[in-house]
Amino acid sequence: MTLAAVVLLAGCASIATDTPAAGATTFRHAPLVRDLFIADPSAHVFDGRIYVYGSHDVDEPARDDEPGSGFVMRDYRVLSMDRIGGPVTVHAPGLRLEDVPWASMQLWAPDATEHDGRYYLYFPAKDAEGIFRIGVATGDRPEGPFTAQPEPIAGSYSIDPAVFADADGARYLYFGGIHGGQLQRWVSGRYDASMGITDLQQPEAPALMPRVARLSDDLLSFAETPREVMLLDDDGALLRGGDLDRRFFEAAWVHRHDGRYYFTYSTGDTHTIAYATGDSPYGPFTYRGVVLAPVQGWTTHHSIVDVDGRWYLFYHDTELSDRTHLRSAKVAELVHEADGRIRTIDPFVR
Ligand code: FUB
Repeated sequence: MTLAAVVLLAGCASIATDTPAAGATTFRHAPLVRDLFIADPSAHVFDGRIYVYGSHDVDEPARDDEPGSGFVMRDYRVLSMDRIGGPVTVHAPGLRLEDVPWASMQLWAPDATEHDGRYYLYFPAKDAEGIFRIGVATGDRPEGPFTAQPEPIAGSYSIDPAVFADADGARYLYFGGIHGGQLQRWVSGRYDASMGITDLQQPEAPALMPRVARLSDDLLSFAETPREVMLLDDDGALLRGGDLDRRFFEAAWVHRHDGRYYFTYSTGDTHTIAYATGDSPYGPFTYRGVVLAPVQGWTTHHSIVDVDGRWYLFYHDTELSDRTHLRSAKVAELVHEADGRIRTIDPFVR
């Protein structure tokens, strides 16, 4: 396994070394598919079948030098399987860039939900001005095809939408990503390109926090202005910008287990999937630990899903390509300990 690669990163500076998995030996889990690259896997069970909504990574030149510009995805391909470990179906493209009226490039990490037999695909893309927005597309089948709304969700920005359906039926959209995900450009409430390509560079100040908004009943818009999801340390203080091992970078996800809400996310340049717990879908969430140790590849992204009473982590790595922008989705069993902690998953047998 070669661990050095010059890459265009999703979130960090445009060139870096791809070495988070140093010391690893054997990959613990196999790619779900081997003939195309699917990353950022968001898994759900719809009508008894497992569907995975991911980014469809391709090897094409970047169009600009913004961070993450090497991730040029142009369509979404849904995967499905009837059980974990079963044969995987790769569905025809469910949505193409050219069919999204407002989008100019970069169909990044999506997610989906179902309501009354309709399926809703939430996805980020850059608009004509190069600003990431979040769109929604609908269809009659979980794998699509999906028809995009003519405009992005009003008031949406940044990347990595993830939908959580609470027990009362309310749906919440979590989103945000720093660096290439542009969250730092929204600190004033308006897009400000002068905020540059990094985070706030204030290590002692509170970190940039992910966002959440409850969705409207038709699931096509925000029912409220997005608010910050507060991530705290054990003392109840906001995680700081310089706390690179714990602060939010991108890839939000929420699941509920035993009455607790788990907010899970990527720490980006420290390469873990971390978790924090709370009592409300809005948070605050207190940092608890690591769900997934660093994988091979710079980015890490995941989803957590209950399949017939057992929990699974879907994630990605670069096992098949050793190139940061060509990633493969994988799945691992996830264990909640009796005290509510999540047992850390090591993607390697060491
Ligand atoms: O796939 C493009 C970006 O890479 C995602 O939006 C991030 O979460 C990272 O996985």
